[in-house]
Amino acid sequence: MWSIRMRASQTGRMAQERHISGAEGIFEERELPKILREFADRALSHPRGKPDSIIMTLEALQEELRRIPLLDVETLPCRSPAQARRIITSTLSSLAVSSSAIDRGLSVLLSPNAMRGAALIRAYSGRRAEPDRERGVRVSRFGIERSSLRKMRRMLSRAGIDTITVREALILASKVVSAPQVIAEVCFSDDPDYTTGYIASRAFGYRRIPHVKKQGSLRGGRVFYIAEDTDTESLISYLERMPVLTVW
Ligand code: WAQ
Ligand code: MG
Repeated sequence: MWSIRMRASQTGRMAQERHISGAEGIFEERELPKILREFADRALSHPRGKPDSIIMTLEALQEELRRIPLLDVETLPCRSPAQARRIITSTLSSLAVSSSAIDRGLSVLLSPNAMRGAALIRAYSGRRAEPDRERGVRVSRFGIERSSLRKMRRMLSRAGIDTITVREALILASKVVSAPQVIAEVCFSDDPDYTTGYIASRAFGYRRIPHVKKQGSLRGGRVFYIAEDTDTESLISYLERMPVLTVW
């Protein structure tokens, strides 16, 4: 199996690099040409803008893949960003995330400069825990077992949501909350035309939330709320490096 990662950005000349899009997954060798093409097409026709740098990383995986479960999926009724904020706040409070940690996370998601990766926030103090705050933690090396993918696509298709965006987010979130140190993940897409976000946790599964932000907004991001005493080095190594395959 191969891990493929793509990141596209506008490097400009002197200005700060601007993140356009990224993608990753674990694939079989014979799928590589197709995936490279898909990732290149996606980078080149992205609604956040035209990249001047696209970096692809392909690595053969030697190690055994760890198997993890797929999260249950549900779409909550939500009509506005204000209502989304209330849903997120009450869900996180019920998971014992403090109100200062909740607010810190929401400000990351609504910040004008989207990060390339996710912010780590300690659930009690609200302290940021990732070593590089501009980049964040980039979750990688996750895939889904072939027959589980078929089954998952049938389930999503019955709900009318079998899109690449939902599939990738669901598999990513399944890896993120498979780490015992992670209490919950909250995600808002940074794509201007994608306004459905989600909150994922082992406790409640993958809960989609429509209208988390206004149409046209370039804001977005991911926040992982982590147990207060988490050793971030081992968590980050799991999220970035440990190859996992979702099975359902
Ligand atoms: N690891 C960590 N953070 C990431 C990763 C990753 N692999 N990929 C993206 N992010 C962060 C980064 O800060 C982006 O700015 C932000 O997430 C949003 O990424 O069920 O499309 O790829 O309909 O724009 C949610 C689907 C879609 C909801 C999320 O995110 C649904 C989406 P995007
Ligand atoms: Mg995006």
